[in-house]
Order: sequence, then structure tokens, then C-alpha cells
Amino acid sequence: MRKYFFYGIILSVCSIGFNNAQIKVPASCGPVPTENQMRWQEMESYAFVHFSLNTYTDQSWGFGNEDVKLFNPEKSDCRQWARICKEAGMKGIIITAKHHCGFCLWPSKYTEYSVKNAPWKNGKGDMVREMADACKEYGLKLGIYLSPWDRNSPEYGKPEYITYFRNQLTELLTNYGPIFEVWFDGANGGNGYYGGANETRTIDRTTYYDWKNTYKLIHKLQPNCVIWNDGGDRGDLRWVGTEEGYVGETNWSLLDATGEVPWNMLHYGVENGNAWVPAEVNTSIRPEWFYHPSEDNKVKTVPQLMDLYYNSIGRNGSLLLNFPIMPNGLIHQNDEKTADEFGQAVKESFSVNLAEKTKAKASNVRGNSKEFGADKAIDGKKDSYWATDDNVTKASLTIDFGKPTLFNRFLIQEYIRLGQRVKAFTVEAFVDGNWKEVAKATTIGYKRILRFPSVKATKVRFNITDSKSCPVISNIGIYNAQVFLHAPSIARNQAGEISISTDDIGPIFYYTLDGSEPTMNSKKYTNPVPTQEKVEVKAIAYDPTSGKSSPVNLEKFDICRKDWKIVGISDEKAYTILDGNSSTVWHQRDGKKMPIELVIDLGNEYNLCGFKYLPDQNKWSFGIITHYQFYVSADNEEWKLVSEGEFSNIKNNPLWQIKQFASEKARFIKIIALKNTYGDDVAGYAEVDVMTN
Ligand code: FUL
Repeated sequence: MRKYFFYGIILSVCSIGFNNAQIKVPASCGPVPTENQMRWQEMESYAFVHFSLNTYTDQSWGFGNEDVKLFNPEKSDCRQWARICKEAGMKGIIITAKHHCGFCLWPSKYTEYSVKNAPWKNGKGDMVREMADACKEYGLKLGIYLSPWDRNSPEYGKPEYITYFRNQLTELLTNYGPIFEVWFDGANGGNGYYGGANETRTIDRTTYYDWKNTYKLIHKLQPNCVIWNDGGDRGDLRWVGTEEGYVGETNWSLLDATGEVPWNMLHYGVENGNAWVPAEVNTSIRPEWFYHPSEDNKVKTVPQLMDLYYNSIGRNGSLLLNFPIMPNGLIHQNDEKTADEFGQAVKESFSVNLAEKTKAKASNVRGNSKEFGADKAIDGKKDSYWATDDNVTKASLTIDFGKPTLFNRFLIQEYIRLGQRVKAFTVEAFVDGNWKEVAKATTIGYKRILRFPSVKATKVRFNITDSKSCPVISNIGIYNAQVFLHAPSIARNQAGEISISTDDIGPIFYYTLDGSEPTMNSKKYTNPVPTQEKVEVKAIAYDPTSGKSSPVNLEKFDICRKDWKIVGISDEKAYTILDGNSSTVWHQRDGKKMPIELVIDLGNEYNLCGFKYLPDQNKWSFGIITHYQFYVSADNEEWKLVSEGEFSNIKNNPLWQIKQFASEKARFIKIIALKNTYGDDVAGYAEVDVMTN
């Protein structure tokens, strides 16, 4: 009897051992990240700082002829930038060492167009060095933005420029310590100063830069660095096709290694792509990348920054958030305040993981092995995971809180070292004895966070409903995060009526028209508010249920457009360009060739000092004007040219374009579209407005 008992033990020990030996780690599914990409992905968020001669000329893109003597940031302090980024929870900073104007923030040996000829620190300054030192002090990584397009260099467009570019890259990659990312912008070629040639130079972005050899150089000088490139050859990371701060809800970290990358591939990735190229979401804390004093009240609010967070990091991307530097060399206090509050909000929202220390059970566990059990998804370790048997592509994992628990966020991570797999999943909550679906999504990847209205439940069930291969889940988080009200939108139609609205459900609005801060004692918004003059509208949203109110939104409107007539155009739709609605667009074409003219009679004479153009908000649409002339007239006969030039970066960032000029009395305005983003014969407008004094 004893003997059999003994043999029994031996047998079962052996069979466990035997079983375990058979349970292999799941085979990887498709392409997987490199160590560099893994390290980068785990950083999650990092900053951009945009600082150059543009900062001193109020431009978005410098032409390349701006005077180096303008650069004199008398209070410059990279430690302030690093402190702010650190407090906002960021892990690194990418500095615009050289933007398109060609001006270098470091004393490059290869050009005179740099800090060495600026009055700042008597030409002895080196902003990249100061940035590197500050990053080191604050435990941040350093990245480099080096614009391939250089509107100053006389060599740009010629083969010699590639040597110049690589020489500069070598300086940056050898003299400033470890670099975590290099950023090569995709704006390539066009008109510029080019050492005095003042001409248009076009290049073939697929061949001109010979990226393959530049990449070799980077790998040699900085083996741990990731490459972002929107200009030609695939780098390690991809752009997401917009600068507004979101990637597709479906987001594969895969692309095809060769071939064109149309917008949908940038935005959603490619499910069966043959290269691992994850998404980096780049956007600015203000509308523009460089500092413009007119945007001091346009700094993104905490609710907007939280949306960015969920729409980038929460969708399997990283967040690259830009801070413009002021002419004095500092980040503005408004940007600092909101960045700091954003950092706090993220920290607080995700401080308590309600899934930790609960019980988890899965519908299938790989080989029934403890090594791949459900609890591995809630053990807080990034290298352990729940996995199923190979042939399983549908599976569930249930988390039991043991008591009713309130939550509104579901965070999930795949173990991406084995590839990205999940194609569809749902989340259910067990409420009053029934399962109720609270969220549904497609891809997961490194991290996915779903938002839904708060629910109180005793259990949560995560259901994978489709997967490319057996699921491998490394982490689940359940949170009861802070919920923010958005500042309301404010618009004015052609008749001068102000309307206030929001996408949030339930809030009421309070507003002022005299520049004072709105409170719950201000006027309550019920119907559109008639206005006839210049007006400054401030509004807040207030939610009576939670007692919370939103940040303030401020919109300034110039003269009322009610008497405006579009001259010589019979198409009634043309008036959508004056309706105050940014989503309505009118295209002027009718077989006309560029240049295309648009004349507007303002109905009265005004002191004009500027005009504003809002392009189609769908930047892949046609008719987005890039080059323009603006004329004014008292009588629609004699015209005076008051402004001409480019709408820089309008395709990637389709913002209001604001152009100011010396004041002129006039009743008629004429916009001439010279060129659009597609180089064809259409001029499109979402809105047109003027500025008066
Ligand atoms: C764009 C550039 O043209 C902008 O000026 C800015 O630097 C942004 C980050 O990338 O494409």
C-alpha cells in the first residue's frame, strides 16, 4: 500500500514536470519591437521645445534670411523647461536644434547661421549643451530635432548639402551625451533664402537624403537612439498623420517596410504589416509650435490635455507634447500651470489600480500552467502575462472585486515583445446580478485605456472576441479616474449671434461680454446672444450634478459681418465662409485657374489691420491655400497690396492663419489664392475674417 502511494507521488511529480516542459512560451506573432523601440515605448510621454529665430519674428516657419542678431533670450533657463516637463510626468525633451530656417541652437562648425553669431552670451552660448545639462540634472532623456529642409543653406537641394547635414548630425550625436530620439521633419523643399539665391528648390524626398547611409551613421554614433522620420525611408517610429494630438482608435504598431504610406496607414497602422513601426502622437500645448503672444490665452486646458493623453498613450501611442519658448528664453506661466495640473491629474487618475489584490479567473490558461495564469495580468509585473493555448482567439478574464466597486476606466496591455495580436474586445460589468457591456474596442498593443461613465459593479469581465493569434496579456488596470468638464466652444454667425456649446452631456453655461471672468453669478446662456460690435466673450460650463465647472474659454470677435457681401459670386453656399461654423467649407473653382480671386464688400469703411483665414479642417481635403496675396480697396477699383506670403505648415496644422499689416482704411478686401497644397486650381475656405483697429 505504502509502496503504491510512494510510486503515485513520483508519478504525479513527473507528470507535472513533464507537462511544464511541454508548455512553451507562445511563439511571437508577426514583427516585434526592437530593444530601442521597447525602451522608447515605455517612456510613454516626452516633450518638444520649439525655439529659434521664429520666436523673435512671430513666424511659424522662418525663410532663412532672418537676422541672427535677433536671438537674445536674456533670461533663458533650460532648467525651467526641464523642471516643467518633469512635473508634467514626461521622461525626455526633444529640442529644435535646427528648424527649417537653418538657424542652429548650437555653435556648429559648419555654418555662421548659429548662436555663435548671436548677441546671446556674446556668441559663447550653446542651447543644446544647456538643454543636455538640464536634462541630466532632472533625470530626463535628450532628443534632437534636426530639420532636413534648410532654407538658409546655399547648398540645399544640391548633393553637397547631404554632407553638411551629416556633419551637423555628427556634431549633435557626439558632443551631447546619449540621445534617445532623432526627429527628421517631413517638410521638404520649397522657397527659401538659400544663401541669397531667394528661389524655390524642390527635392525628391525619397532619394535626395540617402537616408540609409544617414541611418547607418546614427546607429554607429548612438546605437540606442530611435529614429522618427516623416520624410522618406521608414524610421523606427511613425507620424500619425495629424498634429492635433490623436491616433486612430484602431492602432496597429505595424506598417509595411516599403511602399507609400497613405494617411490611413499612418493613422491606424497596418494589421498585417511586415515591420514594427509604432505611433508617436505629436502636438503642441498651444495651437502653434513656436511662441506667439496672441496665443497666451489659447493654451490647452487640463481637460484637453487629458483627452490628448487618452487619445495617444491610451491608444497604443506615445505622447510628444510641445512647449513653445518665449523670446526671453522661458516657458510662459500659463503653459507651466496647465502642464503641472495635467501631471497631477494623470497621477491622481491612475494612482489606485482597483484590479490589484483581487481575484482573476480566465476561460482558458495556456496548458493550465500557473506560469500563464490569469493572475499574471494583475500582478503589477511587466514581464509576466496571462496567455491561452495556441489555437484560442476568443477568451475571457474575470476580475472579482469581492464588493461593489465604482470605476470608469479600463486599462489593458499586451505583452508586445511577442507581437501585437488582439483585434477586438469588450468589457462588461456585473451589476445587480447581470452582465452589462460598458466598453468595446478593437486593438490593444502596448497600452489601451477605455473611458466610460462610472459604473458600480462587483466583477469585471474582459472578453477578447477576435485575435490574430492566442492572446498574451501582461497588465490590466481598473480605475476610478477624475472626470473633467471641457471649456465650452463659442462661435458667432454672420448675423452677429453668439452661440455656446459643448460635447459634454448635461452642463449649463455662464458667460460675460465685458472681459470679466464668468462665474455662476454671470449671465446664464439660454439662446444665441445678439451682438453687433467687436466683442470679447468668456464662458464656462457648469455641471449641476457634480457641482464642477470647466476652465474658461475666451473668444474675441472683430466687427460684425452682417453687412458683408461676396462680390460677383452667385453660389449661396459661398456664405458658409462667414457663418462662424468651422466645419462648413466652400470651394471656389468653376474652371478658374490659379491665381483665384475672392472679393468681399464689407458694407462699410473700416481701419483694417489684418485678416484671418481658416482652411478646410479636413487637411487631406483639396483647396487648402498655401500662398496668398491680400489687397484692400475703398471702391472695388483701385487696389492696394497689403500682405503676401505663405501659410506655413497649414497642411499638417490647419489652424486660423492670422496676417497683420499696417492699418489701411478700406471697404473691400480681395484674397488671391496663388497656390494650394495639391498644386491645382481650387481655393477652399472654412472661414474668412478681418481685424480692425
Ligand atoms: C512640422 C513643422 O513644419 C512644424 O514647424 C513643427 O516643427 C512640427 C513639429 O513639425 O511638420
